[in-house]
Amino acid sequence: MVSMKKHSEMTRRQFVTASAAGLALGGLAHGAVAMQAEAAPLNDQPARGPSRVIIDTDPGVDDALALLLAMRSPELKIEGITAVAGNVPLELTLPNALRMVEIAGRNDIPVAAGAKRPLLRRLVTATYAHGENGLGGAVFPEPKRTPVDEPAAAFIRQTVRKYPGEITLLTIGPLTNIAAALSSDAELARMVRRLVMMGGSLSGGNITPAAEFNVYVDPEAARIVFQSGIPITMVGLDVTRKTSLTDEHVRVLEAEQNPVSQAAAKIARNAINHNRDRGFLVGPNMHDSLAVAGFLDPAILEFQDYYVDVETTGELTAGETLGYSPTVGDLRRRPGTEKEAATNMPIRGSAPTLASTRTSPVLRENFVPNAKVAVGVNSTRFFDLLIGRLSGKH
Ligand SMILES: [Ca+2]
Repeated sequence: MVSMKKHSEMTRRQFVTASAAGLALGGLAHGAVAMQAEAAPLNDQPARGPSRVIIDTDPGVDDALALLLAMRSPELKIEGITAVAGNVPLELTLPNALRMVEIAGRNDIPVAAGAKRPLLRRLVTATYAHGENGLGGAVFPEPKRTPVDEPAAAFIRQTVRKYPGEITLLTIGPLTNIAAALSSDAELARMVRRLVMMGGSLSGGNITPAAEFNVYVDPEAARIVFQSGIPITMVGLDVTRKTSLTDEHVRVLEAEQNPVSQAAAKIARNAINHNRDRGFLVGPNMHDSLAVAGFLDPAILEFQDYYVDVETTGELTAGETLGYSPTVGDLRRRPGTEKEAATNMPIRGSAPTLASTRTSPVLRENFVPNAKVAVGVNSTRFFDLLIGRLSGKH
């Protein structure tokens, strides 16, 4: 792993490359980061006042609306926004993040440039869904603001260390920046209050039948995050695909004459048209803003505890998120026997091949949840919050 001192002398490129190499050599499941689950957590302290958050993002149509929602929400103290490559390359996600900060008039929020590519893979983008500029073709002026000097991973590390036990990471893109930060500092995971992600799915993917886009782009990074010991809230396709933006929502935004509502309307209008042109009957889904909204108002989502891990070696399935639980599906037990079921449930990997001398890997001896996975959504309540805040009506 890369030491902190060494890190400060490295460029972002060198750092990400070194982290990825270290992870590959160390074995993802058994690296220093995975061990942090055993350390005393600082993340069970009661919250006081607005929640300190860092938003990691790849804008992205629904990222843009999620950022505007977050910046209009007094419940959040946004310590920084970090951009990552994903929906479109970093050369676009970074200026798009800066544009949203300017539109919201929130020049107090620092923006940091993050990873240009996933830890170990070539970047796959989603211009098919977000247009060539990442904002569904909605055009805004070049931003005047510039990012801070620190690369995103260093910014995340410094900020979490500045407020140990207080920072919630709101991640609405591939998890490359977060994994790089965790890999640079073995103590960091236990200082993070919680990580709320838009990502993953327990009910099939969107970019492949198995994988949701954010996890697909950087499955190794996602695996580091899920195994980090940070309490995770996973808001995945299981709920986000139940949220469809409508013409009526956009009309409400168009009617309000303030910069955030007008910008949101422009992005949303383009996204709806783009979706319709491609023949879709519903949508677009508001993936990222649902994760932010669910953090603002937990009553929007319904959760179930799972142990979530990420497929990283599948030829067809890399980026699939697997949710283990002794209390769902055929594994459900009579009331009163759940505890025994959890104790007797090893978390298994795939069966060994004939050529292998290994036995079937047991990732954990018994069931311990690492994530609260959103399994139900009150879509009306969500859109009331989203459109209400973006329009400035409430
Ligand atoms: Ca995103």
